[in-house]
Amino acid sequence: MGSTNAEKPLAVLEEALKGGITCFQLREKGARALVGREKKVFAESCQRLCAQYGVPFIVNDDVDLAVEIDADGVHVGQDDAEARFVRKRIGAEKILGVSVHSIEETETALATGADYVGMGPVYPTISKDDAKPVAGTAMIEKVAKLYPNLPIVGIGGITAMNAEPVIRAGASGISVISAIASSTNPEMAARQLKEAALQWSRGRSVLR
Ligand code: 3NM
Repeated sequence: MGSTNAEKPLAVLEEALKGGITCFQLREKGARALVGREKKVFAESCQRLCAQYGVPFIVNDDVDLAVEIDADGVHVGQDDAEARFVRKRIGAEKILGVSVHSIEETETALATGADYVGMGPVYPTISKDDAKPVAGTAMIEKVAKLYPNLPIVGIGGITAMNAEPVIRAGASGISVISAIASSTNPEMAARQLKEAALQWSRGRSVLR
């Protein structure tokens, strides 16, 4: 999200919120990413919008920013700040999400206080330069069986059309960028994604 387009992401976010997204994660990365004060101002705008809709606002990786603006939580990958350190900084009440790709990483994430894990990329993605090889849903299924109470969020190339295997594998939710941000109608896209997730969960508890 570059600074020249700072208004558009907020409009997309508001549409996504209207469409019923249940969580928002600010992931400001890449060559044209906002930094410093501009990033903080943009983050606070996103945070205000999320608060209006009662939706948790989570910051990816930038623990300092999350603490500074009192975000609802932080999400870290395996290469980002260590989850143990992050939990200590944000305290017990905040949401901590960790990206995992194996049982071992899941165990570590749980031991360090993760509230949910992100798993991907399920399908090919163009939204993450350093994405790992496509993983499908096999590992989601394994982790869901081993840890039935741990919320798992699938990520990577997910759309309303291909969400079914992700939820059926045991994911509690789906996380997307393109399916909403590249849609000509982000509100409808969000609504369709949510309907798909709920449809395939068959009464299982999913993130609402
Ligand atoms: N993390 P899209 S894949 C941010 O595998 C991110 O951990 C991934 O975007 C992971 O919905 C990904 O456009 C990009 O594919 C998701």
